[in-house]
Amino acid sequence: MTGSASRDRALAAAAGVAAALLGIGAGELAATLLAPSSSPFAVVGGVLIDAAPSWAKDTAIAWFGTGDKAALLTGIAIVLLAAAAALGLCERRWRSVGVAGFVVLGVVVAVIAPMRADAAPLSWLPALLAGIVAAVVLRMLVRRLPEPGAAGSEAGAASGSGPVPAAEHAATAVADGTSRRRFLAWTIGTAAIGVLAAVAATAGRAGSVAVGAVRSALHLPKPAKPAPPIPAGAALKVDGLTPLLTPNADFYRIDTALIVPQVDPAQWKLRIHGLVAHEVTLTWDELLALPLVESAATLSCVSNDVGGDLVGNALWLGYPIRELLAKAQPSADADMVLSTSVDGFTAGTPLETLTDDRNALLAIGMNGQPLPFEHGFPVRMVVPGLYGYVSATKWVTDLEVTRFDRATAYWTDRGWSSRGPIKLSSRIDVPRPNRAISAGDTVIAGVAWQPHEGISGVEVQVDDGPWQRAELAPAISADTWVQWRLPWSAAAGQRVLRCRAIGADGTVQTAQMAPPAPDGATGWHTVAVTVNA
Ligand SMILES: Nc1nc2c(c(=O)[nH]1)N[C@H]1C(S)=C(S)[C@@H](COP(=O)(O)O)O[C@H]1N2
Ligand SMILES: [Mo]
Repeated sequence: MTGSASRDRALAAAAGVAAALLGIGAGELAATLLAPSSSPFAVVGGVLIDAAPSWAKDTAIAWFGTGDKAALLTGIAIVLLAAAAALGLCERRWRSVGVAGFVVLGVVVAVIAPMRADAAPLSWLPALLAGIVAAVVLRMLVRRLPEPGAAGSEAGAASGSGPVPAAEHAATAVADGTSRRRFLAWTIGTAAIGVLAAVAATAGRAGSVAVGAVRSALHLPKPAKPAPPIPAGAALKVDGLTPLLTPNADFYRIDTALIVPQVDPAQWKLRIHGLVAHEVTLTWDELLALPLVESAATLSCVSNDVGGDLVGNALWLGYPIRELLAKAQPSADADMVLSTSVDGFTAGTPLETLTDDRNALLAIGMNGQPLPFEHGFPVRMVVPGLYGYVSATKWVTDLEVTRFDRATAYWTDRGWSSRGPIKLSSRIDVPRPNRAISAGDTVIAGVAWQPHEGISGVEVQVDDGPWQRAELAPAISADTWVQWRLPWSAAAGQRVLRCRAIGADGTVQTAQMAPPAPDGATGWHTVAVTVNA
């Protein structure tokens, strides 16, 4: 009796999970057909991302790096399935309570969905559908379960009063056994269909038909002003050293978008407005017809820790934002440009960095390719010298000329500094930390950067020895990182290596350790190596 009761409880929990999976599958499929941004998972994840305090974002990036989104979605799935199991149990004990639970979940997400910045028409539908499907399926499944304690009381009623004859008891048990097996088959079948639907929905999204084809068919215009040739010797030949230009596929990706926006260039438009004499709008065709500039710039995330890899260098193709602003004519009291992306992300960029002579670009190309979807296709901003969160808006559609004392942006609303110049930084790539190498002649090598300012030197310290000047490769420009190397006769034992950059103006990178929040990490990159005799 206790055995079968706890088995029935497990079955009820399983019914809850199966119902939720079918609901998720239905909701995600509907979202793929309707608008990927209306995915119930994306809506819940988006709310959590936006609500997360900055320490949580930092921890997530520190733990999971660029896998932070997968980790978040996994977390949501675990919590949801645990709740679903509980709703299954509720439904078995108190008829309709589990069903109501699913409907409430669906309604809550359906109400939130249209409030998201990237909401499409009918964005409430997938979540509502998910809730209703889960509720109906839960009711159907749980109806097939023996009610709590029912087997005993039914048997008792059938035989009037008095103990149940042994034969009848066995018959009930057999009947229960078959109905349990049948129940289990239904439950597993339901769960499997749900998982298949969810997988199909995700796959359908990844290959987002039309826009993917548009991007593949695109031929970037030739730059009116090509990047100067890369100086000979800028790329040092050292195994394991970060490549001078980061391939698109390896370029770090940081954003708040759980669903990568798929913007059709034919629909894309940029509006420049606010404190300007003339509003300017720009279509994709108009942008392609402008004289484009190609230039390399190193982009870094403010969350990059000392020695971290949230930094990359690419050749960008785009139109200088200062030319567009010159047409718009910002008023004299303006000091910030608030850029907004299709998904509602915003960044506040100092106006002077967009009007001075640096190549702050409205970029469409990255290393000779149209921007990858993850990096902002069709159009993003790239401003040499500034962390991404204050400047590098992907999928950008709006530039409002305004003032720092009037407008705030996505990350500044969450406690990050309103100004975000990239700090003087350097990193040891070779030898790899915590790896063993052999004693003898080898090389220490890495990269150093302070985009827009430039690097004049790098120094390396072995254990507590003197600082030694490394050989600095020629830079592509002051906007990019530089590679450096130092020959080293490694003596056996535990060694500690440190590096520090020297800026173009002679400033030495600070030893002072600071965490990424609120305006970027500082400190010397320190690497421990084991040198074997
Ligand atoms: N639309 C949008 N643009 C965005 C972000 C974002 O969350 N949404 N994140 C910014 C941040 S914090 C960084 S570091 C850079 C990263 O650009 P990448 O992913 O191309 O490397 O994009 C910036 N642009
Ligand atoms: Mo970032």
